[in-house]
Amino acid sequence: MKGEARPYTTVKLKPDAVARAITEWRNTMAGWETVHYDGLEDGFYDQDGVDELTLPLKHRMIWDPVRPCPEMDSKRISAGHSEVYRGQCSAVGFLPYAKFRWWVYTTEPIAVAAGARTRASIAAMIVAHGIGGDASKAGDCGMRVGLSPATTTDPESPTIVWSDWWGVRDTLENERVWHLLETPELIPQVGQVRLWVQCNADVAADISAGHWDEEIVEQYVEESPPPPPPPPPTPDGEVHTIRVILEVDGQTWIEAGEEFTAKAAGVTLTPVAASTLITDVWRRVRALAQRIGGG
Ligand SMILES: [Ca+2]
Repeated sequence: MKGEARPYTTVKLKPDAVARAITEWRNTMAGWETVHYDGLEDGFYDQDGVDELTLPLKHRMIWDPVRPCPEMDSKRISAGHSEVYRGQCSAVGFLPYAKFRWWVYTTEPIAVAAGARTRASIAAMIVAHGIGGDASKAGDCGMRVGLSPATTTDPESPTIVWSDWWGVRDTLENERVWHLLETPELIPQVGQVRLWVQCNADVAADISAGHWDEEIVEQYVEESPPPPPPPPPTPDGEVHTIRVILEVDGQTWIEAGEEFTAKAAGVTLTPVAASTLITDVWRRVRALAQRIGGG
């Protein structure tokens, strides 16, 4: 026989595909986990007994004293209000014909894991229109959500990380549109944070109102990698093909295919079993090559 016999094997078992699947599965195990959720469904109260300062429980409002005090209230499906993002209730801070600035913060510390990436979000919706009695003119009203250590009580504190502003300005395009606002990430040094909502109205429009709902605090959780699952058993009846090509001087002499049915073979085709089969086929190829060489 001239030249060398060069058998190739192709085995339709892909352990690397299994490894990839395990890696992807591990990645899905790590991710953002909700550690605090308040849909503002638990009830409202009058802050300091003032019936025009109706706030969700466990929340408090402060306002810029240079501008008028806004009115705070609940929005309820049961009262025929449509300004609810999810569930039955949302909250609003508003004032007609006036500029204002208000901040609402959560009064009870939100428990988080110290040292973990943390972010907060709300759903926000603004109604702001009517300049000089012209309802087609947009107001100038914006909202944002913030996250701070639980010890922060000053709304101007640099320890608060704020989202971008969402606003109605120059155009009514954003008016009455619920929008999800999300803070940048904060890494709390201790296990307690505070959520903030801010609303500024910079034009004394006929109405300026900032609505919000669904306060969420999330943390990025990296779990220790779980033990890899056992390799999936080969289902009965699944066919695996081991293909051997014998090439001599670039010319294919033999192209033999062997099919192994797991059920028929009585084995689960683990990589080890496949290796045994390959060895067996190799042995036969060698014997064949020797016969050809000897002939
Ligand atoms: Ca709600």
